[in-house]
Amino acid sequence: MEWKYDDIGDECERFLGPYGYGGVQVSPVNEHAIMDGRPWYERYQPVSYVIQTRSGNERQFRRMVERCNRMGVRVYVDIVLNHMTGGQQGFGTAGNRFNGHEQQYPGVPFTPEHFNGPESCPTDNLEIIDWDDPVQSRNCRLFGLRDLKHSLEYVRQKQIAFLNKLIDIGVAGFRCDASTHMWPEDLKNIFSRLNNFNVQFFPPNSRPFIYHEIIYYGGSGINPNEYISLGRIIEFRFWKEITNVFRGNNQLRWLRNFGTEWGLIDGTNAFIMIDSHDLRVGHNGQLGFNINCFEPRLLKAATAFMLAWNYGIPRILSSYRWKQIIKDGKDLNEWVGPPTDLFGNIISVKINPDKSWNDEYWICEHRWRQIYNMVRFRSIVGDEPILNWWDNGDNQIAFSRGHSGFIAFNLQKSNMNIIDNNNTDNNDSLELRQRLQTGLPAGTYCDIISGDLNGNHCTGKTIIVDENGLADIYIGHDESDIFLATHLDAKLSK
Ligand code: ARE
Ligand code: CA
Repeated sequence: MEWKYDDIGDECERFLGPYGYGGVQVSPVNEHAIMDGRPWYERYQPVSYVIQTRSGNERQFRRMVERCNRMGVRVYVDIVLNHMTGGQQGFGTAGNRFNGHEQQYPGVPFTPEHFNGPESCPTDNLEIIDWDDPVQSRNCRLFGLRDLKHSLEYVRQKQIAFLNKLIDIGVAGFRCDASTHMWPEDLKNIFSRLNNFNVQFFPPNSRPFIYHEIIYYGGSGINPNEYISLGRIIEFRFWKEITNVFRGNNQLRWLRNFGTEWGLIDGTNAFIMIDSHDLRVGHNGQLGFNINCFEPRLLKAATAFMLAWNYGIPRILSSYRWKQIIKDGKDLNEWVGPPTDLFGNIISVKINPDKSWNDEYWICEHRWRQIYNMVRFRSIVGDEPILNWWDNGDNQIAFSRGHSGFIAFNLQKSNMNIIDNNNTDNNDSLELRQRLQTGLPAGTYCDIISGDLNGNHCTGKTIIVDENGLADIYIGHDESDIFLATHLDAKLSK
């Protein structure tokens, strides 16, 4: 989120590639409104399709894409097709004037006839009022943002040209912002007219990977099924259910059949996350429920479950630091944009020789050992099935991924950052101490959560697996992480 392209290029080479990340999603790349105080969400207020933001210009973007592709790290762009800015006027990040009140965007150009108005949106103020009504939801304004009329060939052509430009530069796909607010047939038309991929980086006839933001928790709202033929669906029920479990509102043992049996869409259509640029500040959910970087122990555990479970394509948020000011369940600083210098330039991510970074500015969740080691875990276990499920009938679980990886969680209640004054359990009942089937070949393995395999030593716990695949697993109630995990590549050679 909000990184500069030069920094992302560096990170692809020095970290994302070497640590096995498959791709990187970047914040919207096209020109957007410059707003007072420079909130992060100004990037969701397009002014034109010129590639220029505080993250960098087109030249820098191209260079980043090339460097990341060379490392096998694909680039996904967050695309905002639904709308232009809200009702304000000024200049965009590439210097183009705009006037949202009059729906004038000369940088494209778009003029009033390119937007939905009273002829297509039935509400008095042109705002979405009934979010479940498909016509309002698609043809009226989302938070006052000027709503483009995608049935017009002119609007389609402008957006297709922008997307094809990104494809020709070498991006691998798109996060489609606010898909719920666009008609599936319009999106189908636009996406069907995109170019095949750049053969400099991809096999012939490759097509973009697209994932749609469709916030659906069941009920009468717009159903994600309408969009399944258009790409993957960001499955919001995934984060919500997992967050609920890890918050202690539901026992871990129920996760045994987590997926379609819980009402989620099929995993092959799903795109998943625990945290996002919205969730971290309580958008699309609630502060205190959503799990963000301010509760690292919880975030690592929930993320590890996401990465260990065989469902969907996962994404991790890598964010910047801001000062939370909580009042009445809201973060008064929810708007705060990326760290900048006195002139408003985004501050670079700086990696020190000891691999630490300027964490007063950047959180770098993707550089947390528990997270990047679980990314590795996921790529090592591949499509192997969930096997050897074990639970204690409560909040301790373990399972293997075939014969390649094993993970165990101990979330007995007082484990988390929740202070539970009524807890009368003693510590014994809060620890996990079990001989469990790991599914792994005999040998000594390193826990990749409390440490790493370094040379032929474990810097954290070791797990000794016998000829039958059994191992003594221990997770104390007060350890810094509530889980342990290992896989074939974390086995000591002797
Ligand atoms: C900002 C100001 C507004 C102002 C507007 C126009 O906050 O007060 O009216 O500008 O000037 C982001 C921010 C918004 C911001 C916007 C533009 O989150 O606060 O508005 O940028 O700068 C709905 C949508 C869903 C959307 C969420 C946030 O359906 O598409 O709301 N998410 C995406 C992005 C956001 C982004 C936008 C869309 C806009 O991820 O980051 O907004 O590009 C129920 C409904 C959901 C609804 C949800 C809202 O669950 O079912 O459909 O999601 O409530 O919580
Ligand atoms: Ca719309």
